[in-house]
Amino acid sequence: MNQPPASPSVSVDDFTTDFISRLHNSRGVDLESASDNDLYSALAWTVRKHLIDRWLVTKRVQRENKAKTVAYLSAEYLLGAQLHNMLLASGLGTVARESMASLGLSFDWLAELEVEPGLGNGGLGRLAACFVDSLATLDIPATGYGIRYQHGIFRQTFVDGRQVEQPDNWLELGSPWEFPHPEASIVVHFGGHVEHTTDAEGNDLAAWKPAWNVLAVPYNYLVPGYGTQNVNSLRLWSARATQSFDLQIFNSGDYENAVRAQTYAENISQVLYPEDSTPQGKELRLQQQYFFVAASVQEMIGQVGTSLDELRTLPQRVVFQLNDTHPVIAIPEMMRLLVDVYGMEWDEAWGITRSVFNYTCHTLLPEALEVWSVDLLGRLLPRHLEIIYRINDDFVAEVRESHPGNELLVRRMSIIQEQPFRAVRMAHLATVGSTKVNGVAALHSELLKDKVLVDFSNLWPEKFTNVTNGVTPRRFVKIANPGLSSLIDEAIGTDWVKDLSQLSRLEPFADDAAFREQFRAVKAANKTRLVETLRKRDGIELADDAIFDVMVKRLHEYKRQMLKVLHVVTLYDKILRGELDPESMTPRVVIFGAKAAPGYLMAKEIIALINAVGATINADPRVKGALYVAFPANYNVTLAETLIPAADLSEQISLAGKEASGTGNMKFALNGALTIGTLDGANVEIRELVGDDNFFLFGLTEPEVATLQAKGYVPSAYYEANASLKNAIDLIASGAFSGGNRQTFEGIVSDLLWHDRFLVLADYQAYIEAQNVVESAYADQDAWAKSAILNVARSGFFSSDRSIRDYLDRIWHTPAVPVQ
Ligand code: NBG
Repeated sequence: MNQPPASPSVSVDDFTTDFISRLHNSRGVDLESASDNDLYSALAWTVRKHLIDRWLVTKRVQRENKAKTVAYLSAEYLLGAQLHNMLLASGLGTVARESMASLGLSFDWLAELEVEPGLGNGGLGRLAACFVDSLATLDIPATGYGIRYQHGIFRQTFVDGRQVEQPDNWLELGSPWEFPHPEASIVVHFGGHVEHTTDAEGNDLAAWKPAWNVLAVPYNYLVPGYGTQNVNSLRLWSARATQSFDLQIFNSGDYENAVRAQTYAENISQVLYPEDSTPQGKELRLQQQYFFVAASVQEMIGQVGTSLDELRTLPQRVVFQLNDTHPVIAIPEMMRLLVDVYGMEWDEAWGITRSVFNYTCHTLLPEALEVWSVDLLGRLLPRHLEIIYRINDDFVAEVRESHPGNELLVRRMSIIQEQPFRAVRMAHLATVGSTKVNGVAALHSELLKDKVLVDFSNLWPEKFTNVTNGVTPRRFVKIANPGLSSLIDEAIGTDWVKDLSQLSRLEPFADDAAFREQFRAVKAANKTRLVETLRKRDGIELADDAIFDVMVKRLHEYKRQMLKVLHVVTLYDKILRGELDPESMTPRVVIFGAKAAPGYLMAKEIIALINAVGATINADPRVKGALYVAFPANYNVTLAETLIPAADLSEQISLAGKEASGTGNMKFALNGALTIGTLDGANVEIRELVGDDNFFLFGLTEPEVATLQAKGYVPSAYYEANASLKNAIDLIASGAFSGGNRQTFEGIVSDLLWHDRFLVLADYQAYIEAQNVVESAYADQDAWAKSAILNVARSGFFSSDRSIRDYLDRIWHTPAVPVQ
C-alpha cells in the first residue's frame, strides 16, 4: 500500500521523446548543441510535467470543496535541491535514469548541476520546507507563503581559514521549477500618513494614504506529496516596481530616477538576511516582512471573498501559522483589511483575527525576540502602528482588570516596550493576537511557558502548547540514504516512508547478527560516498576507516562548537605530551560544517580557529592520522544529504536551555548515528526514545545552569582547576595554531576565561569523559551497530508527518482533502 503512484504508462521511450522535444521546443537546441543548463532544464521540465496534472486537480478539488487551508507564513524555506524529490513523488526515478543513459548522459552528473534554492538560514527555514512536504503528503490543503529571494543564503568560502561570503546566484540560469504569475500580482503599500474622519454615527474612520508601493509577483512551486495524488503549492513573492510608480517618472524624462525607483522596489526581495537566531534590525527587513505577509493575507482573503458575510467565514476557511515573529505584522494587517478596507466593527474583526492566527516561537534567547522601533514602524507602516496601539490599549486594560494595581506586570507584558527605546515587541503581539502559541520541543515549550512568556501563560494557560519538530523521511532517509532505505524495505516493507512509526518494527533486527553486518556495510558505503564527495567538492582527503564525528549546524556560541574544538585540541595536546598513543587510538575524523552570520565576529573567529587547528593537526606527522579535522566550506542541504548518512557520532552539545529543538539531531538519529549531547531541545526526547544506553549524555541540566549562573559563574576557576583544560587553552593561546602569533586567538581565549556566556568550561570535563566513553564503545563495532539500529528503530517519532498531525490535532483542526 501507499506506494508512490507510478505515473501512468511513462515508458523510457516516452520520457526520452519528451526530453528531446523539450530541448527543441523550449531551449531551441538539439542534443548535440545542448549546454549543461539546457540538459538539466529539459530533464526538470520532463519530470515536472508528470506532476502538473495532479497539481491542477488538487487545486480544483480544494477550490470546489471550499476546503479549509493552512497558510504557512514563513520568511524562509530552505528547500534544498528539487530534482530527486520530484522524481520520488512522481515515481519516475528509474525511468529518468534509464532514459538519460539511453542518450549517453549521466543522470547523476545532470542532477549535480542543480543549484539548490537556499532561501533560508538554518533550522527554521529547513523546518518550513519539511512541513510543506508533510502537509502535501497528508493531503492537507495548504499553501506555504514566503519570499523569492534573488540571492539566498551566501556561499561560504575560506580565505586563509577565514570565512568570506560570496553572493548566492541560484537564479542566474533560471529555475525550471517555478511558475511566475505576474498577472496575479498584488500591490503592497508603504509609508505616508493616516487621515481620520468621523462617520454619521460618530465612529472613527481611518484612511491610510501611503507614499509608495511595490508589486508582489507570485512564483508558484510544486509541493508534491509522497504516495498520494495531492500536490500543494509554495507561493513565493518577488518584488517589482509598480508601473504607475516609474511611468510617472519616466514621462518626466527622469530615467535615472525611474531606474532608481525600480531598484529600490526590487531590493525588497533581493537578498535573504543571513542572520540565524538574532534579529537584524534593518528597515529593509521590516519591508520584506510586511511585503510578503500583506500579499499573502490579501491573496487568502481574495479566495474567501470580501463581503462581510464571506469574511465572517474566515475561521472556517483558513488558518495562518506564523513561523516565528517574522510574519507577525500579518496580525495588524488583517485588522486593517477587515476594519478599514471592508468596514467590519473592530471587536468582531479582532475576534476573527485572533481565531485565524497561531504563533510558533523558535527561540529561548531573549536577544532573539524581535522588536521594531516605534519610529521605524510609524514611518513605514503608520496605520499598522495605530492598530498595534489600540490592540495594546485593550490588552493592557484586560491585564489591569485581572491584576489591579500591578503596573510592573503591565509594563512587562505590554506590546510596547519603553526601554531602552520605544518599540513593538513582536512576540507579545503574536501571543496576544493568536489562538495558540507553541514551542518546538517539549523542554522548549516548558521553558517558554515558565520563563520567556510566563506572564502570558499565567493569564492564558490554555493558549500554550507544544509541537515537537520533525524532519521529512523522504528527503533525509529515502533520498539521502538509499542503502539504508533498501535495507529497511527488505526488513519491514516500504510503508515506513509514509508512516515512520513503522520503523519500530526494525527493533528485533538489532539482535540479528546478519542484519547488523548489513547495516555496517551500508554505513561503510556511505562513508566512502562522503569521502568521494569531499575529495571532488573540496579537495579534502579523508580516511574512511575512522569514527566519523560530525558537528554541522550554524555557527553560534550557544551551540558550542568551541567545546568541540577544545576536545580536539585536548586530544592533540595529549598526543604531543605522549599521554595518548596515536597508534592505539581509534582514528577519528572530526567534520565541521557551519556558516556564521557575516556580522557575527566571534562566530567568525571560531571558524578561523577551527580551520587553524585543523591545518596544524592535519599536517603534523606525530598525529599519525589518528586525528583529522575536516571543515568543508559552504555546508548546505545538498552536503547534509551526503554527510548525515555517513556519520557515526552526532554532536548536539549546546548549553542546556538554549537550543529550542534542533532538527539535525533528528536526521542523524534516523540515519543511525549515535548522539553525544546535553539535555537540551529535542535531545531530551531523542534520548527518552532511543534509550540512555544508546545516547551519550553529558553536561549541566537547564536548572543546574540557572543555579550556577545565579550564584556567579567564574570560568577561570575551571581553567585553574583542570590541567587538561588548562593545557588545551594554553596551547591555543601559545600561538601553536597561528604560526606562533599569540594575538591571533587572544579574543577567543580571553572571552572563554572571563565571560564564557555559554559555560563551555563548566561542561568541559563532563564532555571529555563522555567522549572517552564514546571511544571505548566504538571499539566494539558490533555493539555500536546494535545501538545505531536501535536509534533508527526508535526515531520514527521525529517524522515531520507526526509534527503536522500534532499541529492538526492541537492547533489547526483542518480536515484532509484526498484527491482521487
Ligand atoms: C531555530 C532553533 C532550532 C530549531 C529551529 C526550528 C531560529 C530562530 N530558531 O533549535 O534555534 O530547531 O529553529 O524550530 O532559527
